[in-house]
Amino acid sequence: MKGIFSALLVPFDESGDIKEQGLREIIRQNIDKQKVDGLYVNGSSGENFMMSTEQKKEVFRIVSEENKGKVKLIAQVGSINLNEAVALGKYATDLGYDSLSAVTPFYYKFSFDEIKYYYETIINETKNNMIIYAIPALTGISMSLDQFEALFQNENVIGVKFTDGNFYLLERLRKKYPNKLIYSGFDEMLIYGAISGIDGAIGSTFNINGKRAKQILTLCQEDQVSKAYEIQHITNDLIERILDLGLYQTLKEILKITGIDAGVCKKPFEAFNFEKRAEVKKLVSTFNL
Ligand code: NAY
Repeated sequence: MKGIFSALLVPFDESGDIKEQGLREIIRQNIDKQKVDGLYVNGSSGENFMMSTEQKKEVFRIVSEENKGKVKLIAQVGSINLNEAVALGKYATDLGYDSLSAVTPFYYKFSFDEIKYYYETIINETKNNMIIYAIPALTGISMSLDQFEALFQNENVIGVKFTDGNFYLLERLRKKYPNKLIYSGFDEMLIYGAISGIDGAIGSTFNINGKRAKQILTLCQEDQVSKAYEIQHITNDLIERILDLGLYQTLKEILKITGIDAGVCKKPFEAFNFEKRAEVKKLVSTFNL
């Protein structure tokens, strides 16, 4: 369960339906071209929180079919509808997903006891492992070291997807829990996680730049930090432009330029600004994507 996991992009048509063939192409692109170690399915990058339950199940099923056991699969099932989270967790578990993951429940100001109950319920009902998905910038939930410790007491909580820039907290977690899996979640900060001893990383840009992410992680593991930094600089030149042009729209546009039917983002996400297509084409050639 270690290494580089793409937070899988999902292609939609103009009506918001999943483009099945395009999804299969994106899966193949990740496995065959980016050579990722695994796929993180139905995360933020998959526009999960904008999909119906049936669409989420469809994505889980297509990924499992297309993967054919090649790389590890993590199913993000988190939802503030706990019944939905449990149902998705059971569905993904039956499909053979290696672990579940769930975003901390958001929108309402849930207490920590409520958050703990949420994780315990998904674990107890599915009997699968769980990777906590912490993303305070989007959920507003910043858990303390003590709160992570309380969740980590459950042996089915095998790790955390740490999409946060709090590297002090990351270091404390790493030291105290050498056997839990820690994945960094911000691709532009991968190197800081990598020198702190993360086990892997989960990211949206790995769909198109997974090979460089792998190099950064591996070089840090081999104590070659200055070489890793060179690759992080190149990576961040790319990510900076992608963020300016619109994250998921631009990632899909890059895939389209490389011949993959990556569709569009689900509304109300804006459409890609077509006037910027020439610039994206240049990114594809400059960064050899
Ligand atoms: C997810 O669930 O898809 C993720 O959180 C993956 C991590 C990404 N976070 C978001 C919110 O998209 O890869 C990052 C992120 O896109 C990247 O670092 C650019 O900021």
